Amino acid sequence: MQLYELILDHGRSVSPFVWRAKMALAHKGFTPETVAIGYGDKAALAFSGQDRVPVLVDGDRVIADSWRIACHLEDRYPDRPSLFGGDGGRALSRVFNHWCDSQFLSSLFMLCCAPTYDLTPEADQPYYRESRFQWTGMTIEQIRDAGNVGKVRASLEPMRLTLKERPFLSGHAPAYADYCAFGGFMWARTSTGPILEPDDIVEHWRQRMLDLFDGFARKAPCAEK
Ligand SMILES: N[C@@H](CCC(=O)N[C@@H](CS)C(=O)NCC(=O)O)C(=O)O
Repeated sequence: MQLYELILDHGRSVSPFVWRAKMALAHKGFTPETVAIGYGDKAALAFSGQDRVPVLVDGDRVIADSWRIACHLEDRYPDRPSLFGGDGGRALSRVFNHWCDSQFLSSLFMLCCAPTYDLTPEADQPYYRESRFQWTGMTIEQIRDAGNVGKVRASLEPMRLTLKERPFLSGHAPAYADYCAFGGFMWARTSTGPILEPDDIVEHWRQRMLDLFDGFARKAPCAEK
């Protein structure tokens, strides 16, 4: 297997969507070969028919999009540990996926966008600046000033309430919903640094997630001490 991912300066793998796929692959017991690309290497993704990462190549199958990769792994490898725990779990994981994208990642974007720009090789910075301006109508400098950690923390309340009842979002053990949210925390970890108070129950969960698979995510180059 090969996983195409965005690698910026200092070997930082910043994409929250790629981290979802990396954790889902680890959950299924796979360690794909990494194909590192930068924002300027979109031609390298042309074979996938789109221009975003993650892209997974699994034998003769090419799958783009983190959710589609999770479904592919679940459907093609049903005998390995389940990512969803059945159809109901898959349906609710999708709801949570949308919550992560529309609530958590959108507030996180304002915090992590400028630090991600700082990690982007100079040749790709004009593209990054321009594309983010198209999305937000804001310059990198305006986005840097607008970042609000309080807003990110507040967005996590549904996770906080859930983690008061059980160690992982998916229950007694982690599964796709956990990886889905954790991807966002890996974006913060690799680009920006810690965003949670040490006594936040979500921070305790994040530490447990960093320990999974022999500390696989903890070992990745990051911005945290
Ligand atoms: N819905 C897609 C989103 C993928 C996506 O937006 N990936 C970002 C990385 S964070 C990307 O490839 N960005 C390239 C760019 O901004 O040019 C998924 O879940 O995989």
